[in-house]
Amino acid sequence: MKLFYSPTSPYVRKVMACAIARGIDGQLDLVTTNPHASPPELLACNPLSKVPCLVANDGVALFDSRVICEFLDTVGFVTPLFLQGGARIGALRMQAIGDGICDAAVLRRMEQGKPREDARAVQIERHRAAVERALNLLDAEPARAAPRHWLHRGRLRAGLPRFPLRR
Ligand SMILES: N[C@@H](CCC(=O)N[C@@H](CS)C(=O)NCC(=O)O)C(=O)O
Repeated sequence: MKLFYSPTSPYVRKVMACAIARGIDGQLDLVTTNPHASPPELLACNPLSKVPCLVANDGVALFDSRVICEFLDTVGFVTPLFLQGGARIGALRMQAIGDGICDAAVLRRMEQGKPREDARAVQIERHRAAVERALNLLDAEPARAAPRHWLHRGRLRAGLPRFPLRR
């Protein structure tokens, strides 16, 4: 399996955390990619020009990270990580929180890279506040995830950006 990969992408790191937890990371051929440069090899697999993008052994290209993680959960013989039944909604909710933090943090970082203007400062603060609120929610919630739930607190945080989230 080929994974279009960027070490700085929190979504890629989520996929890697899933693969490592399942013991199948060795099956991934990592192709370091800058999605912002829209390289033709990536566009041929993902018209959205985003990473992660996984090309399965049958040649099918999968995106985004949620789809890839669910697919990886079907590879190999390890007990599935994703919950089924009633607990699934809670698990998906936690994933949505984690993805939302990544979305806000990535958007904020991109705004910070632009020339400084008041309008941008408002956006930067708005994204920071969203991350702060979501982290507060995680801090406030009891650790009620099942032991095998890979999106539990530690792994959820493993997928988050490395830069300081609360500043
Ligand atoms: N919802 C997507 C988000 C993926 C995403 O936005 N990846 C960023 C890297 S962190 C990207 O490829 N951006 C390139 C672009 O937006 O042009 C997922 O979960 O995979």
